[in-house]
Amino acid sequence: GDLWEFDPAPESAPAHIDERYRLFINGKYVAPKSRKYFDTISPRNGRKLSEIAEANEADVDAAYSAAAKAFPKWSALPGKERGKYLFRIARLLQDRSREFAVAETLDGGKPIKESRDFDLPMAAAHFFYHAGWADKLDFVAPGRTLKPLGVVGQVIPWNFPLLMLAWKLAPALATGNTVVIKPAETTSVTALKFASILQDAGLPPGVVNFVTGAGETGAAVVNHPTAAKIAFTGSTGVGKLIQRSLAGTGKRLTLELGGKAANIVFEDAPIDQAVEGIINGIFFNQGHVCCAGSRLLVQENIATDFIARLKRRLAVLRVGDPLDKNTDVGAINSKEQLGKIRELVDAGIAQGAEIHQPSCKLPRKGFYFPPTLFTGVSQSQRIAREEIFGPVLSVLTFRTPDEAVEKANNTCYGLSAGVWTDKGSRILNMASSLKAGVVWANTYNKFDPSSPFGGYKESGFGREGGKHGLLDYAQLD
Ligand code: TXE
Repeated sequence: GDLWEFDPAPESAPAHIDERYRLFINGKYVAPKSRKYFDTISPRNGRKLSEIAEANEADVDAAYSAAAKAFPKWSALPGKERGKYLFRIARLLQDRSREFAVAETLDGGKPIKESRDFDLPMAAAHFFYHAGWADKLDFVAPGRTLKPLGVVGQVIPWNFPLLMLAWKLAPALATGNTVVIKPAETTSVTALKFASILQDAGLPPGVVNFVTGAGETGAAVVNHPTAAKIAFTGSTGVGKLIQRSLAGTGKRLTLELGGKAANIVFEDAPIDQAVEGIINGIFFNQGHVCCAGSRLLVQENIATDFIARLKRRLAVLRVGDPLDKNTDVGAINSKEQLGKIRELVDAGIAQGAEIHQPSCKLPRKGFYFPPTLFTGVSQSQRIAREEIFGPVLSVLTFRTPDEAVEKANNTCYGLSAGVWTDKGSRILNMASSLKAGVVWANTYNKFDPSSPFGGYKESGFGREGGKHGLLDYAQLD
């Protein structure tokens, strides 16, 4: 009774999705030596969107050979020349941003207003920002020479496919490295479309190579002997596996893994702003965000009122077709991810937390999950400890600032946190006590290419963005 059907009509979308995408090696689209392709499904309606090449070890090897061959010339180019390519890439991405936004939404399920207003502009901004660094690397390390590392292997996740690609490629190229990159298996379309931008920008063949496939392809990228550095963003489990497999190889490694961020609301917080920030912190991109504010810590004396406000806000979130410009919460990226979210939500109920979901109509086809709020959550429950990576908020309470810090830090992760309060001194105290790479104050999910992003503890190491991000792609001479 609660279900409705919408017209999926993918053909009406101006996304120019090809029927099949091949690998991109040495400046050309090439058929995989494996001869295999796999289906990529649109989570919006559960239907096949396209076919993606599955790279095997021989394909990955060909990509590394091309990157190694391209390295001497590319790394020897004056920084100013490398910067020109990055500027060109950024502008071409802007020119095609509408097409890319629709493709990102069809392939990954995120609301079109997010792909259009966040992913695409931010991806272009990362190329512009790093284009500016390319001829100013002497400012990164005054008095020292900054040398590229060589061929870099990169493996990226499915939550921000194009933006993660930009975070990885832009600093690697600005500093003179060449790259073999593997997009996530559920979201490879925009990466392979992006390869055509590299062609249009005239980027020399082999400087960037795309190999697609699942974990096995990722492992081949990570373990290839040519790689001087591996940059990985994804699950903590796979991150640890990679760290173990690279032990003793001398390869550099940066890891950006999971999180279980606390968003902390004090009694003196600007309440309306805080409600919006908490909602945005957890429901942005369906909660498929490594820095999602998935634990709300609210001061006990305002908890009842604050939770009531959150519930009212939850009730007016628009959940559904991600191509609809009004949609706030789109589709869950894959059937597997939907299963993981359901499992953890069931565990929350079984372990005694109280669930609240607004009555909302979900599309019958595709992968959807309603915005979910858990109250009465205790720290030992799975929904307070594990990364759900979905639109699920766990609410806990605290009495004193010390208790807030203790609870916020009571996690194996340490990627980000949020603090909502009127007191400047409290913001500074909290920021220094919270073990998190990013602490936002009276805002959440704010990003800028100039700000380094990265974790403490099991959220990983290394930084992306800013001067610190550049340093992770270079060696000091
Ligand atoms: O991630 P995987 P999954 C978390 C989130 C989510 C969970 C599972 O909690 O529910 O991870 O997601 C490649 N060697 N995050 O299973 O498997 C894989 O092909 C090398 C948080 O999709 O880590 C993909 O390109 N590579 C995270 C990438 O790793 C391997 C974002 C990520 O996939 C590999 C994503 C291997 N052995 C998930 N196995 C964040 N920090 O934002 C897989 N891959």
